[in-house]
Amino acid sequence: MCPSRRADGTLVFKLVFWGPSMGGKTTALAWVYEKEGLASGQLQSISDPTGRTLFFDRLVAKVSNVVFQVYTVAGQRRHKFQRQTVLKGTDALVFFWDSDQAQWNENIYSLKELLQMYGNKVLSSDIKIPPEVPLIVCANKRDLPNITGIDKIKDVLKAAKMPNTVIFETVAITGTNVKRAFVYAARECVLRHYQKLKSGEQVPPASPETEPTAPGP
Ligand SMILES: Nc1nc2c(ncn2[C@@H]2O[C@H](COP(=O)(O)OP(=O)(O)OP(=O)(O)O)[C@@H](O)[C@H]2O)c(=O)[nH]1
Ligand SMILES: [Mg+2]
Repeated sequence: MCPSRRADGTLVFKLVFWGPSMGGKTTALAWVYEKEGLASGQLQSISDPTGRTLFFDRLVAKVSNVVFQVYTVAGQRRHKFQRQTVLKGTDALVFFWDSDQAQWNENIYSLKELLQMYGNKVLSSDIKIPPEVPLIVCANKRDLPNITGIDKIKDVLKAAKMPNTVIFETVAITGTNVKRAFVYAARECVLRHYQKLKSGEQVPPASPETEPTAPGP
């Protein structure tokens, strides 16, 4: 939407990994943290003993010297309020589609929810103008035996009026294509910001860097 600004003037973009529970968001972020050398600082995780995210994971990462706060949302349906909180002010989204065929309905539920909460940002009314917030898809778990075909995912994106969405086929447990997808989303995020500035679109001044506050009881 609009990056925040640190006291030293550095712009900080916010990138969010969205998608159903078990889709691989935390696994992918942990891969970026542990294996790709892009992280600056620790990986913060608020999760339950079984590894399900309760609120978010958060990591500060640098891509070509640009700083990103990267969050994952808690995918379980009951954590809607937490997702809404994390989504605020997002500059770019990576949707983790669980390719396991059995998870089809969960993917659809999650995409619909995102469009309800953020549809005005990730959809464009005019095909010639890119949406305010770029979104890419990671079709994750491509190593599993019974996976949804990429064409079926494309059909869903077309029906959702996002026909040009870029899809990466990922395996988060082995890191396959995770960095490529991440760097692509990060670049889209920065590119979109400068496009907005160049075209004179209303870009509110960058606000101070913030973190989501924990939901109340
Ligand atoms: N086979 C396979 N398993 C994966 C892959 N990515 C993640 N997993 C597994 O899927 C399970 C769920 O992964 P998480 O990363 O915790 O999923 P999540 O999207 O963060 O889930 P929530 O925190 O509930 O939203 C874990 O057991 C992972 O090891 C993958 O690409 N292939
Ligand atoms: Mg998680």
